[in-house]
Amino acid sequence: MSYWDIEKECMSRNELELLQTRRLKEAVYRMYAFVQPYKEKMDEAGIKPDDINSLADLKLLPFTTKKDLRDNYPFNLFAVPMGDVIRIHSSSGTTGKPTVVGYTRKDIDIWSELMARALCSAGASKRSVIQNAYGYGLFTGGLGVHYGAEKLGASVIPSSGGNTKRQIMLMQDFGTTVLTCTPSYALFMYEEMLEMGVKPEELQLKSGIFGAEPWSENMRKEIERCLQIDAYAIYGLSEIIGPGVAIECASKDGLHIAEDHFIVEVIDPITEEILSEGEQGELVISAVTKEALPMIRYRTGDLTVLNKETCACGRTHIRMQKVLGRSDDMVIIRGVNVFPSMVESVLLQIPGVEPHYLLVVDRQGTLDILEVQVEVSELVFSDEVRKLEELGAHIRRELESALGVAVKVRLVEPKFLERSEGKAKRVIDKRKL
Ligand code: DLL
Repeated sequence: MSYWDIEKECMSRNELELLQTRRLKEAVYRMYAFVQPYKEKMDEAGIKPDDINSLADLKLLPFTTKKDLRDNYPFNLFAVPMGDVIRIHSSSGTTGKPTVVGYTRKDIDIWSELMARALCSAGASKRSVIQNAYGYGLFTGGLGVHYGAEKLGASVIPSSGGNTKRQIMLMQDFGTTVLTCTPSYALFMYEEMLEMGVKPEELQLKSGIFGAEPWSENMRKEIERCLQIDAYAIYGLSEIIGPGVAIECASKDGLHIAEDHFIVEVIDPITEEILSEGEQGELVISAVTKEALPMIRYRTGDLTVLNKETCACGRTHIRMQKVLGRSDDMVIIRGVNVFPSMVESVLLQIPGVEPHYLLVVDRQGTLDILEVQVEVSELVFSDEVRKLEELGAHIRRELESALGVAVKVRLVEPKFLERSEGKAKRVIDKRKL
């Protein structure tokens, strides 16, 4: 077992909570003094920094949401003068203004440290050759992983997303041992390998560190089988820092949240009531050591379950279950909540089905219609029509029993659905167009 910083990663819960309390208090003072919009929220709630004396007092503080970031676009939530900001990242912002995040030099140092810790927890070391195919640019994936990999002392190949044939050539020629990208892009690379006649077992690739989008356990198995690697999940979001908020260890039984920097809660997304350990709800994170953009009680929109038990790896930091979806990706079909990852999980257990799918939601009259488009393998596709129909009906039955809602299944030919080099698009909701 290797750790990047055993003292921090394995500190006793008692010690950790003392550290968190101190850091929370400091963050609240800084926010109250330097972030006018948050001060106003605190004033409205009748809370002063002196009221926050323990972790239990966290619940007194107002939440922060994506809307707060948008309303204060671009820099109004920054707690430092622009002269101290050395990096700015931003979300793609498909609807409305993008969210903008800033970092001081110390923030970048902490982020790099946390990313080095994350890579190490997923088995990477200074001997690794890390091909970083997360997009470089405003997205936090590319540069976030890059700085961490350098800090770790690994050899980084900053390949960024795209140009898939070249990615594979680099993997072959530079002896890549660790691949970092979205899980959907990893599968796309595999398809390209097959087309180029490259056999994954002839590569040096040992592991992959995948995140930035939801992926099911069955998708993990599929990627591990196809690429013949160990696949680890990494979680993060730009508003909190970027990748490196949480990472799996060798046990692959939940992602350890870097609790020395992030204080987490899980709430009921509707009532905002704080839930107990083990209950599923929305993850809320306070980023208490960030200088440029400290965050108190940020509502991530991501649904998960927390687990405080000490892990077999010895790390004491709380584990979050792999995020199976965020409230925005959830589609409500006739009152039933459906996450793309639930569909994925069912599909990948059916032989002949490829790990490429799309949910298309439409409305006919007053009725919601969910169509699941599924790619089938070449072999299946060239089979008799009757067999295809049987497969379609089988998929429909499996989906309907897992989701509890009627589904239309459309089998499509291999490579029919658009491939992604970053975050995959899994849902088209025509009701919203
Ligand atoms: O996706 C940061 C990142 C980069 C994480 C590279 C991991 C690897 P954003 O673009 O701000 O930041 O998107 C954040 O992506 O709220 C989740 O909904 C989703 N997400 C991130 N990691 C995972 C994961 C980056 N492992 C949003 N599983 C988050 C499921 C994930 N969803």
